Amino acid sequence: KNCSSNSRGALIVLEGLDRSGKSSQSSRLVSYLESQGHAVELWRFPDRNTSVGQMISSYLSNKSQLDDHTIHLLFSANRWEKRSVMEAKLKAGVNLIVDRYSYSGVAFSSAKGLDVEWCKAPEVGLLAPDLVVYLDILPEKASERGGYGGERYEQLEFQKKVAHCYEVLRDPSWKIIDACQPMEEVEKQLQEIVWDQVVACQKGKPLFNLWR
Ligand code: NYM
Ligand code: MG
Repeated sequence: KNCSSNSRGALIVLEGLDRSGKSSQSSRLVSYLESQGHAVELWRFPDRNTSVGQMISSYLSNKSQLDDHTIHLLFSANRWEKRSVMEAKLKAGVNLIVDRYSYSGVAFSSAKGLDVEWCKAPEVGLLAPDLVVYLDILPEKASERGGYGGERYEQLEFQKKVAHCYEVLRDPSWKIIDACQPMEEVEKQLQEIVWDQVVACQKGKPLFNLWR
């Protein structure tokens, strides 16, 4: 049996509060992996380009109102509509760096008071990340970073609740990086953590589904 036949890309997810630095760090990480000769793509959820994504975007910018359960399921649907492409990319050897995933889905909705198990249910069967990196920052510190963009959820009191919900979700496999360090330091730590997973997946680490 040819061992390299199960070689694949790694599914790496970055999570954290708004203004924790996920977007900057994801693109820096992609540049780094590219420079090392790896096939890699930067993804983000919500993906605002699809029609579901446009509904989400309009909700986030307060142009529409939706029931909390409804918007939760739209966020989930937005991941489901990308699942098969995601799987194909990974199997073709492309590493995916994903800015937010199911954990954002559960943390933000349960912060509104929705039941955690109810929130997790529609995520079951999506691809499980090989690695979840949490960019850890106090809500107060995040809110000092040049202010929020004015979207729904970008308020200190709500972000405190989200931080708590992330703590409930967090499991021992998550890698936590102190996001208050200088950008270059966060970048370096991220590179080291991700490297091992990229190598493990190249060697054929199996791909699992959420939510185990
Ligand atoms: N968000 C993101 C959710 O509430 N549920 C989800 O499933 C996802 C992926 O959308 N405040 C929230 C978190 C953010 C907001 O994300 C927009 P971003 O990364 O700021 O574009
Ligand atoms: Mg944001």
